Amino acid sequence: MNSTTRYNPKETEAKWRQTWSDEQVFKTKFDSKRPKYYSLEMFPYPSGRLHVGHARNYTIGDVIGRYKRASGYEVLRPMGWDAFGLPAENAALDRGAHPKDWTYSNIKEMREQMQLLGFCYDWDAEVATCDVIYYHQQQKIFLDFLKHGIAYQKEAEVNWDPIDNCVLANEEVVDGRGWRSGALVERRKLTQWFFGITKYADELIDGLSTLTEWPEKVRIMQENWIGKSQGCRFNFILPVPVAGYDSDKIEVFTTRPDTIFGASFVAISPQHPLSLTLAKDNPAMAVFIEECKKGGTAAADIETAEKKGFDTGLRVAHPFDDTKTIPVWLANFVLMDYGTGALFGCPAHDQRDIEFARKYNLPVLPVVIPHGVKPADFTLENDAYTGDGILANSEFLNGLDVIAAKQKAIDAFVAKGLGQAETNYRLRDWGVSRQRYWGCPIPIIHCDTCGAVPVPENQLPVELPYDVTFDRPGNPLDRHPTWKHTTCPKCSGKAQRETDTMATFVDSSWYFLRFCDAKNTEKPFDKDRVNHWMPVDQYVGGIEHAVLHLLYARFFTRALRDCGYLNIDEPFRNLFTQGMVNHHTYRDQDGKWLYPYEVEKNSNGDWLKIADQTPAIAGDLIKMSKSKKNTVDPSEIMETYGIDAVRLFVLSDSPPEKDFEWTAAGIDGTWRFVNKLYRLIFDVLPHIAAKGSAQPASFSDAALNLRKLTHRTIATFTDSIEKFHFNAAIARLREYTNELGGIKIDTPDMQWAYREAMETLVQLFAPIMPHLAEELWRDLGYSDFIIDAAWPQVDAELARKDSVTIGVQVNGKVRATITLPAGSDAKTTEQIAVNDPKIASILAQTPAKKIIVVPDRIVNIVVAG
Ligand code: ANZ
Ligand code: ZN
Repeated sequence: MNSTTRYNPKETEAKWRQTWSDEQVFKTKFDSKRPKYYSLEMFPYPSGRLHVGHARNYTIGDVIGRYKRASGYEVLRPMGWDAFGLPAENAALDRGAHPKDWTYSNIKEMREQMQLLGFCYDWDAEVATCDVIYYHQQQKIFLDFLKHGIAYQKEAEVNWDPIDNCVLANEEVVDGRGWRSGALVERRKLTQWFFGITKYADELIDGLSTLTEWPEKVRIMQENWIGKSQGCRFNFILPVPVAGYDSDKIEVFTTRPDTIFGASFVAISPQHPLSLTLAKDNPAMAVFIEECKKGGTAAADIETAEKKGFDTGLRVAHPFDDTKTIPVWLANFVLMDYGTGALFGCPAHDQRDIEFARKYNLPVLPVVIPHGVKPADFTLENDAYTGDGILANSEFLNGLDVIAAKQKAIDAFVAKGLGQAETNYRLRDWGVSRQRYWGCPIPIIHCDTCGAVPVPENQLPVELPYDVTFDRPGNPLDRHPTWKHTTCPKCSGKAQRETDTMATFVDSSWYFLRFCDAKNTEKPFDKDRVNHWMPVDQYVGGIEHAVLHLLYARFFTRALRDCGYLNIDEPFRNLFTQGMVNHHTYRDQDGKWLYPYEVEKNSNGDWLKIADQTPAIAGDLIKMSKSKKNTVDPSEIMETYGIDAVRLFVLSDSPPEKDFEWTAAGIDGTWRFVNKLYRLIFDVLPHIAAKGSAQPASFSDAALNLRKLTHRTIATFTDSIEKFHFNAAIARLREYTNELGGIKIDTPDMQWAYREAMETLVQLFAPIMPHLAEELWRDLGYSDFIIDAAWPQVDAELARKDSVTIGVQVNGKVRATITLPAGSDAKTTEQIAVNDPKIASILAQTPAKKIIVVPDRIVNIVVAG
């Protein structure tokens, strides 16, 4: 071979893939004495094909996994499939494929693609949530939750998707519509199974402060989602009894008891018992209540929906002012299952209330006046004032600030026997019932005599029947001829199985625990194993899971702890949320989407449709999506450039938490670099010292400089990898490669230093380009797998920088750079800075007022003007 030899990735990559698999190189040794490292990426839904977003996500985890293994850890690096869920049923409806067959064939295809990418997964720990052995154990967990009072059933208002005929979680309602079907969501009452996540609300908030290695924004999102609010619950008294309503009060919840004197209406939910009572004799009100059932129950939907009300004609007494009464309205924005299902409206200080008041001509009386403003001068139009201030128009609260007024108002409610302080959470208990076939059956039997009876453990698993039909909408389990008919485990009478299945977020709430003991058929997992391997040391996934999956998983871990399954609280120690992979979109003249491979740029820089050379229009850079055709199939790219080039490319461009732009030019450049590396090493092999040769007693300056370069590269590269700055690590690698290219290897000490450099280079890029590294590792004379070669150690003496080049700023602008011995003290640095010719000439005109020195970093000079 000679220097024009091109690297042949196809052959080399296939060879090493086969060897790794034959020799089980990535199998986790569960009995290892090494410290453990659990590296995990959010497992995918098996939709059919891997896209480059997946490739980037898993490559990030893979680099970390390989790096940790080389650093002496026993690494657990599993992969699996979040395999239940709607798309499989839709495929059944659209294409007549059975959800199970469709899912397993997708899994097979995606597994092959992943194996192609050379990820160091231990495939023996593979888990698919639709495997009976997996959901069998999930049914056990459900029964345990039931025993411990964590799972329970209740009738609840739910989001009903009229197209998918299915209940949706709040999280699945986007802008009032079903996340999948796009249908306007309705509210319905159904008996559902719930998990009591709200009992853990405080613990879930408190735990956030221990998650120091999580992105701050994710912690904030979780805190807001849980939405703890401290307030007060109190009663308004109805002076005249209402026939059929068995109370003389309307109880409300407020977070602003200080604003009570600004109250101009009481609003109750259309589902409030008082509303339902009054509607019996009031057909117009009944129509209004029906109207309000349209739209989702999620707070965001209610906030954006138009405010609508219905005047009941009733009035309640003002709690502190006998001369006043307040009208009672039904309002569509009041939720029945939050607080008490009723509130008092203070239009001056709440945006919803002011919109409502303006619409229905109710008074707007400001009671909190911004600091420094006279109450008489303060008026409001259409925007409520929600800021801080001093109380006015409020009798015994006048002159207090908001915090003091809140406390005094609560004391007054208590003194009158009307109410007390209370904490509320936006978070509701988690409804897990889905009226769907392709999910984990809820292990319950309904008996007319005994009620809801848990399926005895020895009768588990409750298996999904295969022979189901999808010719009609709704749940096929419901209409299966035999499946649901059974006998009651208690009284042996006729009974029916629960036909609802569990929400798929349940499946993904414990898969990371199962990975520690994937094949256990006795129990969900062995306690000792999980206690050893958990928490996950590095979790990588999309920011879109900031509140749902990540909150449920944190809850599940605690719930399992309380059932005795494990001893930890938090499942994920480090969390990394990667950016999206974007690509430009293209359309033809008729506005139809075109794939990137269907267009080309002509010499004028205009885009053309290749097929007929008509103009094409390049559009926005957006997240890759099938519907806009701006996708790239990683398989095709891998075919052309090899796997290592794809792995390198997806990490090289931008910091991994940022979005990434996929370009053809980018992957091309990466491919050239792969070849350059290969040739560099291949060409020097005959000239460097033999493997294992003794270190020379002394080094020439040139050889010593090379060694310094090598050790500095180890230091900065390793630091970048630890910090997830893969793009910086790769940039360093490119520089190092360039610098190595120009060095002559003519003396024994240089031959030795150059071997050190080559071994280092290969080891450093091994986590990113493992196939090429494995190949060159053999060429360097090694016979063990490179993943097991100890990570290069930095010689601190060699890595220490001799000199640093730093900027000198004058009034914040860099005016000069100076080079000086590393570690120079502030005084020396200042001297060198002010003696720099450019700086000296500036200072000659305007003397320095102040000089700030950060040794080895920067000098900042402040001058007048
Ligand atoms: C009077 C008031 C005056 C309020 C004011 C706000 C501002 P968070 O923070 O989310 O807990 N509320 C109470 N129950 C409700 C329900 N079932 N559906 C919709 N809204 C409800 O919000 C608490 C506030 O939301 C409460 O404080 C109440 O309005 C309203 F200047 O009471 B407030
Ligand atoms: Zn029974």
